[in-house]
Amino acid sequence: MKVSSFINGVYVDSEEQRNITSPVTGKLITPYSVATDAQVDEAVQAAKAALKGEWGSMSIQQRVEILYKVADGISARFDDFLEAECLDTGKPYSLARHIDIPRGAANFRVFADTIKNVADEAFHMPTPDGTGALNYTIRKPKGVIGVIGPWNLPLLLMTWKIGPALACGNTVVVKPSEETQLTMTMLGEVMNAAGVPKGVFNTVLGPGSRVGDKLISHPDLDAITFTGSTATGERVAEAASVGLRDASLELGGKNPAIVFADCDMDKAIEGTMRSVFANCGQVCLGTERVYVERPIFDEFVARLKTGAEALKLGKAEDPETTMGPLISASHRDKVLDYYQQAVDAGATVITGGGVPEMAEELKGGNWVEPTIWTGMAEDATPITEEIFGPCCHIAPFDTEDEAIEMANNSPYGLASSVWTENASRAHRVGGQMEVGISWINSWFLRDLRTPFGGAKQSGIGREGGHYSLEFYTELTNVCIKL
Ligand code: 6OD
Repeated sequence: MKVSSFINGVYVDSEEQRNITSPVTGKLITPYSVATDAQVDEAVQAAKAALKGEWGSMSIQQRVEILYKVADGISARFDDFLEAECLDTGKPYSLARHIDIPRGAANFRVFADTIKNVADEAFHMPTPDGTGALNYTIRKPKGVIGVIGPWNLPLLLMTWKIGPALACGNTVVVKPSEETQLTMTMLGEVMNAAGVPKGVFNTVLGPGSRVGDKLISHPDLDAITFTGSTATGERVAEAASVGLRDASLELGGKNPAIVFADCDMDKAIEGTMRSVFANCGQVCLGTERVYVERPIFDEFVARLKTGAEALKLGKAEDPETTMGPLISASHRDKVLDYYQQAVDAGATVITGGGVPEMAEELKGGNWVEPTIWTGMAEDATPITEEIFGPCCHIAPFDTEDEAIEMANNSPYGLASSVWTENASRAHRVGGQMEVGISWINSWFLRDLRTPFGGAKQSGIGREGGHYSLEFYTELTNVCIKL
């Protein structure tokens, strides 16, 4: 497969080639072409022109039919997408088969349904002469949307933005993370096969510091949607402010879980195992701080330790594998640095804390051990900063108020999980979490109609259902004097 930018319906090469390497082995997967500045500009101009062409004059129903075909196109090539996503990220097939690829298709279907069913608002008003007036709103596409996404759930997170952007009639220029470009590259073929007009969907490949920066600074982008770190989100917001473009920012987290003594322990362990270790801990919604009520603290720690030690690290395609590697060598260095900082901060290492012994062919991969700590002070850096690795700190608490206070004591506010069988407590505590999504007895349970985004430094804005329509459309209020 040739990996290059997709502009105006065709793949375009450039002279600068870089390598994509496997997180599992460290070996070369394939070279790819880095988009030139001129190609970024061509992509934006193609997207701008497409707004005025066939795409711009389509009825909602015609757009909806095309988006269903895109969803069907992903489903028809399910195994190819699965293989590409797992090759790029090293995540187990068992995970991507159930989450990443189905959501890639669902993101087009759900937003096609959303736009099909949305109603315009109307307000009747009196006028001094007694004839009255009627106001009604018209939703229009915002224009050319810059879509920038991360490497942890590449297809899922990019299509979560591309789906509603296209449903609303916009065109897009997509910059996937340089670490994971395969599924976005394949999506160009799916778009062509589905009959998406040329220029509606474009990708530009390359490092964020060059290609991403060139894209977000482009004056012809009308809005930018970004998922990634809070630091990069600040840079995106700064670029978007020039020309007063709108930005939707889904950023980092340091997500807490609160486990009450009245929880169903089996469910709490199963859920926390997933929320800490799924995707090797590289999920913005993942739990990195666990607060457990003192009477069940020791049992919880022991059971999570057993679960962590039973994880099987290995190749993505091996059906036994339950945890893959981290995405890159540099990310592994960062995670291992936090592992060291935890020890320096006086943590008790319950399990893990280092680099696992892997088979010879996997030694070049970015492996780290699933890790659990106890005993750190709440202001220790591994408890306050997002690590984005397969690790968590577990601390005891004595009262509900104390647990809420500790959970909310963070500059981030993306997600939380509360584990309790007491329904009153579930509502009471769940509602007090200072986060965008507060799960009770669950984690990563997603209804795409609901608002999704972060409080505090975890982001600005919400996407999902009609909230996505707010971001991806411009409203015109028509006021008719009767
Ligand atoms: O499920 C989603 O729609 C979503 N935006 C998930 C984000 C995960 C971050 O790693």
